[in-house]
Amino acid sequence: MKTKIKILSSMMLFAMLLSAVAFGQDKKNETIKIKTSAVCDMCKDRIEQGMAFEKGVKNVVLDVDTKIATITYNPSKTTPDDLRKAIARLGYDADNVARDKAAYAKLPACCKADGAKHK
Ligand SMILES: [Cu+2]
Repeated sequence: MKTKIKILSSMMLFAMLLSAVAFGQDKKNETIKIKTSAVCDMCKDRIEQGMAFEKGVKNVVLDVDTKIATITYNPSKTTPDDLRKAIARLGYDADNVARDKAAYAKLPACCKADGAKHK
């Protein structure tokens, strides 16, 4: 009888813990994939480091092959559109948001080398 209660209460505790974790993650972080115009590892570094300073951004990983930036962010502090605009400010296209021309002009030559492929 006692063990039954023990098991039951530990199960309840576990369920509570689990829902707290799930709820916390739902509430705090979301992940978005944004297609960028990055072409090389320098682009990767620039986007990852530049975006790391953006408000609400938790983590940024850019895959150079697919040009997709996977960003984990806090939806109460930023929005997918703000994230795209922030990438554009670094000089790269982000989904349907066109890159900032002045920022793009400052990029190293290698990052502009195959500009034709950017689109
Ligand atoms: Cu580059």
